[in-house]
Amino acid sequence: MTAPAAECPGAAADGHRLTDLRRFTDARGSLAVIESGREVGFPVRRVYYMYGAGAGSARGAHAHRKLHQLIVAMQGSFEISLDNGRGRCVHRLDEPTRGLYLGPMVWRDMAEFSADSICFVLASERYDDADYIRDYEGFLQELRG
Ligand code: T46
Repeated sequence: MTAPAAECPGAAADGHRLTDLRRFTDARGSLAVIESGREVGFPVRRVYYMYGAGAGSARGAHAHRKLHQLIVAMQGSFEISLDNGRGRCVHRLDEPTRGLYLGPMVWRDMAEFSADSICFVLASERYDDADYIRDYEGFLQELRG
């Protein structure tokens, strides 16, 4: 199921996990599965996806107060930089069978999208603008409590 984010040292790994999705491959191709209680530990209340990235596109630049998400590069690739206030690390997502779980209070910046990328996201809550923290200093202040 979920594995520690091996590329992220120490405290930087807190708040996110890389997850290998189950895959079934046969002569017809491959089928990957995301099942509640297995690959995702939260109830899925929303699905959204980003596509059609232009050269130099950047997304994110925020954290969420309560939201849990699982992010998958369904096609193509992109980078996601994470900051939990105690450390930073970067993941490149480039496989449709690898998910990145993000918990609350992790700042994320997304960049380096390939032109064909499809970023698919499962979210634990319906859209709520009040759950976003878009000011980095404010994010650090909320972390300090
Ligand atoms: C996140 C990263 C990975 C909605 O109306 N409903 C939705 O469910 C979403 C996700 C967005 N929107 C609207 C709000 C904005 O007017 O779509 C527009 C673009 O959203 P945003 O600028 O927040 O997109 P990103 O790519 O910066 O961030 C998104 C998610 O919002 C965020 O939760 O973690 O993807």
